[in-house]
Amino acid sequence: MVGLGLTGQSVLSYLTSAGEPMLAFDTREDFRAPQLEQNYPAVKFAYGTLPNTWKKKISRIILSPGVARTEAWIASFEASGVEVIGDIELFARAASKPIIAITGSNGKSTVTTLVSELLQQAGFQVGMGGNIGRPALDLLLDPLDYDLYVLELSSFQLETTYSLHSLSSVVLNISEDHMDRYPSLDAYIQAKTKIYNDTELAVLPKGHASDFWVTRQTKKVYFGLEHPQSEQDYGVVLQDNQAWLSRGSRPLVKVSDMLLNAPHYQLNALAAIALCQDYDLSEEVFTDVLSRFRGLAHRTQWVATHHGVSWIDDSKGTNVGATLTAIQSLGYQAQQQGGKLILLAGGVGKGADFSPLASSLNQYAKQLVLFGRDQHLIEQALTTELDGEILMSCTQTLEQAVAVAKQNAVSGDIVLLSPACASFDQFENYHDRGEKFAAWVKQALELDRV
Ligand code: UMA
Ligand code: ADP
Repeated sequence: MVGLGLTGQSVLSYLTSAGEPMLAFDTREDFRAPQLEQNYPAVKFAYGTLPNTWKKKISRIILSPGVARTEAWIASFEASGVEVIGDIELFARAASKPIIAITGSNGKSTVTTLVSELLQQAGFQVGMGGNIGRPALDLLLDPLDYDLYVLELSSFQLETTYSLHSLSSVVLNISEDHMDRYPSLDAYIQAKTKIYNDTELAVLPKGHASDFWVTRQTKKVYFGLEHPQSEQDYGVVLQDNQAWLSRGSRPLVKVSDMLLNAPHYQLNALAAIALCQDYDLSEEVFTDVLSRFRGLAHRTQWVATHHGVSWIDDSKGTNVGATLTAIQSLGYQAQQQGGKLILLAGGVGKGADFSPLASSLNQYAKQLVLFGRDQHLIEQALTTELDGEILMSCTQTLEQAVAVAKQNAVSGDIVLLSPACASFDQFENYHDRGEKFAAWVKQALELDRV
């Protein structure tokens, strides 16, 4: 096993329960897993450099999604005939219940949760896992008797997956992400679209050149915000001046009945409904779930409103595509209430091109406050693109960025943390970043004091 994070730990328990011998290795020099070493006394552990004595013993590598398959030492094992697979491949080989599989650059966790909630509402026992946080293999060890599995899959997981057969699957959208791990956008698209290799129903976003993503003969349906082009497809129709999510001309859910109904939530709901097609769910189930779905934490989540200024946590906006969606959605809202957006962004840029943010910032923002490791890359990409009246400020930390935003925000404005970057330079993960942001905002606004 290479990589001893959540995935590595799930592989250790799964293969141990299957009685398979294993070596456990993490490339991080300072990483230690005393609890794991205690729990698996028969497994040998190493950190930093792979022990020479291990090299001849290795017949198969189970690779964590956090470690690039293209690293020279992995590639050389592979060239010498060693099988390299990931946790999802192990899962796919063993799972005996239907699988619904979800990937895309943005919206994966939201759609994975929605699909699970729709099916649960209809009475099914759903095992939800994968990139969303619960390793897929843990579901197989779970004593619950699941009717089906709903998996969120990252491009990293799909790279090392070969045998996944799914009932339905989707690539929700593609925008640049993880460009530090892929040589080109094409290579990233290729990893993502592997999800369609063996699926009974390919759910495809309208546009995105998605026609080319499915190379094998299979059933296809499309989803998008337009009127559906065929009776099979999913979209939005107008009936008596009301917008409805629909399949073909059949209305399913009134958009105004959805608790969250910004355009990207409509898209996510349509994808979720399409993925459940084989289960024939009722309109009541769709409306029940979508009328109370409050979204997930750290995805354009409200934190506080103080003196007419709203503070929003979109810490999960970890790439340019996600941040663009958040700017457009909240910028529009600020405009409706006569205010502007103040965007807090920065962190680990993952090799992204930040210039696509410029036009929406020009439309909605009054200030951009940058923080974290790659802030100057964002500054460089946007300096010449932004209108003169947009202030650009650089700070070291997110806590300082909160203070800067507080000075300039006036009633009607929205302060949005949507970093367009990963968090690993200053935080444990996006969750940690979001939690700290909320705490710093409350502190700065003195909301904690009596
Ligand atoms: N690392 C090393 N050497 C190692 C192992 C890891 O340097 O030997 C470092 C890498 O910087 C890596 C980080 O540690 O980025 C975490 O890697 P990991 O393989 O230990 O990660 P896990 O704890 O197993 O978590 C992984 C997913 N993380 C990644 O793919 C980076 C989690 O998704 C997922 O929830 C979990 O498996 C269960 O399936 C997180 C994520 O950030 C949310 N995913 C990326 C994304 O959504 O954009 C793909
Ligand atoms: P993922 O699991 O793919 O990271 P999430 O559901 O966690 O996706 O949402 C992450 C962020 O992506 C949200 O905070 C929002 O800014 C943005 N987002 C959500 N859905 C979409 C969508 N359909 N299209 C574009 N951006 C989206």
